[in-house]
Amino acid sequence: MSKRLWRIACRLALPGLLVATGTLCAQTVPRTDRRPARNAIAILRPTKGTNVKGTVHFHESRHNTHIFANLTGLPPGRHGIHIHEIGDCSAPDAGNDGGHFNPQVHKHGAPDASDHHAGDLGNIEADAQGRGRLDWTVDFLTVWGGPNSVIGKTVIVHAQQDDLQSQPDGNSGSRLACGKVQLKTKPSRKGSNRSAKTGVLSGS
Ligand SMILES: [Cu+2]
Ligand SMILES: [Zn+2]
Repeated sequence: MSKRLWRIACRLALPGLLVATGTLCAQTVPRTDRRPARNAIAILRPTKGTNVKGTVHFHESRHNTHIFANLTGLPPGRHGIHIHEIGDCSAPDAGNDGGHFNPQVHKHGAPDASDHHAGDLGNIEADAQGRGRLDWTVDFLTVWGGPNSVIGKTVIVHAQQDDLQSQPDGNSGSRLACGKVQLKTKPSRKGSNRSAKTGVLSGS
């Protein structure tokens, strides 16, 4: 039977037949509620004189955005990590990327504070081998649409720890790596990191 006939049959199905036809109808009638892909990735590359690189994945679901960062080559310890507003990593020191992404004109702060830039992701902590991972779920960034979309922005990892207080950037020092955030069509790989720092953040 053609798709068109199935749609008519599904629409006309008597209540007693609905259970029997439900599965076939569900498979046959095109879904209209499918949301567009909402995955993005930033591939971070070293700035001049560093060896820091890695990826940051963004996956937007109905109510929040999951951010998963996986970096190597970091000096051990904590490093500020932010979204900056201009998608330009071309300068040797990545200095052309503007300030912290701040569409609502807030002050700099911790990502779980009541007041902070939309681009404030706090710190990423590197182990003795220079590997750093971050696994956050936030409600103040989107992948696609609205003023807080990360597409076309940059992810920056800094040399120093973000003190989460100093204005306008947490005093986190020079840039070690930079990556522009780009829309991805395939879903991001999830659940690959059991040991990373995990939490749900809100605010902004
Ligand atoms: Cu920054
Ligand atoms: Zn900030």
